[in-house]
Amino acid sequence: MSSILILNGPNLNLLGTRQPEVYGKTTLQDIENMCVSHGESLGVSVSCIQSNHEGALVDAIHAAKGQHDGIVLNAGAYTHTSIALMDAISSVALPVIELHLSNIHARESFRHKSFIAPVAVGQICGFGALGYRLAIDAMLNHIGK
Ligand code: CA2
Repeated sequence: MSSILILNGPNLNLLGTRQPEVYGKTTLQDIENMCVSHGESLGVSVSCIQSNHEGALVDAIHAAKGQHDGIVLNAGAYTHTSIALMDAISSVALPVIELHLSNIHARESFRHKSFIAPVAVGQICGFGALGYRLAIDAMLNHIGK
């Protein structure tokens, strides 16, 4: 059975509690439950991790090697700053789909830069919580399972 890791970065544990006009009313727990049940319906195992710490996200990417077939990564604000996450993705050679709830290209200019995009298979942004489901479908299509 294929296995996908859903990896969420800083402040995404606050989803559904603040700034619903930007990030929606869905909680991270709702999103994770939806990802697991979408995976079950497709016969794929889905695991979820969230951390507010850059090093813990690097560790999770390293640990995914040999455990998962691909990673759906919402790196939050680290998207725009983290060479460490970019290097971690390059080092594990696992397919990564970059995911954002909001359309980062329609927001402040500092959100237009992504250190994840050059090492990702592709990017999904602007579709809110639905994006996670789209990313699982895209990952399964990408890995051919
Ligand atoms: O749109 C996305 O998914 C982002 O990755 C979210 C990040 C932001 O820094 C990126 O530019 C785009 C911020 C996540 C903060 O999440 C919150 C959720 C609820 C309340 C406050 C923050």
